[in-house]
Amino acid sequence: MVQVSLRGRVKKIDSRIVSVGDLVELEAADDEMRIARVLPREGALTRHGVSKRREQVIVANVDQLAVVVAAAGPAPDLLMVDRLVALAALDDIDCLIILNKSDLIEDADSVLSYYARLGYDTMTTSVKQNIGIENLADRLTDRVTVLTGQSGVGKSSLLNKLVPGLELRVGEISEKRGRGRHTTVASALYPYPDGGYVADTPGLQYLALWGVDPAHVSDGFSEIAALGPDCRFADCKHRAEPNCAVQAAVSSGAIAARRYESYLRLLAEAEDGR
Ligand SMILES: Nc1nc2c(ncn2[C@@H]2O[C@H](COP(=O)(O)OP(=O)(O)OP(=O)(O)O)[C@@H](O)[C@H]2O)c(=O)[nH]1
Ligand SMILES: [Mg+2]
Ligand SMILES: [Zn+2]
Repeated sequence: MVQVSLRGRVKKIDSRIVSVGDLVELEAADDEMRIARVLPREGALTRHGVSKRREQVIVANVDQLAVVVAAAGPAPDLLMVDRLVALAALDDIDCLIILNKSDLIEDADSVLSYYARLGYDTMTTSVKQNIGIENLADRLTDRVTVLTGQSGVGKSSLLNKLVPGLELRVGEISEKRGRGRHTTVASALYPYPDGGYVADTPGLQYLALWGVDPAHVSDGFSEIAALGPDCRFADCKHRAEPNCAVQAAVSSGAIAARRYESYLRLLAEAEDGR
């Protein structure tokens, strides 16, 4: 581990120019190492909602997003899952959905079954009962993986299990509200012992799709994207247009109403951000 500072010229452009996960060129200065150049990024997890003007890179050079939800405490926020899964698709990053705390409910596998049927990669884990950890470990080797999800779902706990000696701070769940308390406050990347890197992130409270072209939002919903070509209008937003294959599929139950509502919500956000 080396501590480095930003060289004046780089800093002048934008001190936020370097993100967690960036590859940089260092140069030796008097008695310290400085960042001389940030190498081009290959993919990044970005947050579009902070300012309407700029996107903020959460972690650079990511190739896999692991969306973590808890079976209970806190209850799964599936809008958040849809949002993150869509973001991964829009940022062109592979995605994995993990149901943690499976020890807390009876039928844990059913929580993500809709996503599994759509072809998304899903798995079930319990840090407490040591379930599914090997499975997840296999998925992390030689990749740059970012764990995201609500506060309190067990992201830091999972990483502590997967990376010996990591000892990240793990939080309490508020008894009153059944939510996490934002124990992790900043994103950080750690070398994965078998190769690759894993990043822990704070529970994301807000992550709007501002800055995303509204026409691309459906790309984040594989079942909606698949039906797009069957709609009467090529630029159908699947909202109130006539002869819309997506609205028909929602009516027949082939597409879950809940997913469709997530889509409409994210579509509205993308339009708001224009
Ligand atoms: N029952 C149960 N509790 C778990 C499990 N995994 C984590 N926890 C508990 O859930 C609480 C929150 O875990 P954290 O790892 O801090 O959650 P986090 O997702 O990192 O939360 P933030 O850093 O706030 O975003 C802790 O009390 C953990 O002990 C699990 O599989 N089962
Ligand atoms: Mg944490
Ligand atoms: Zn349509």
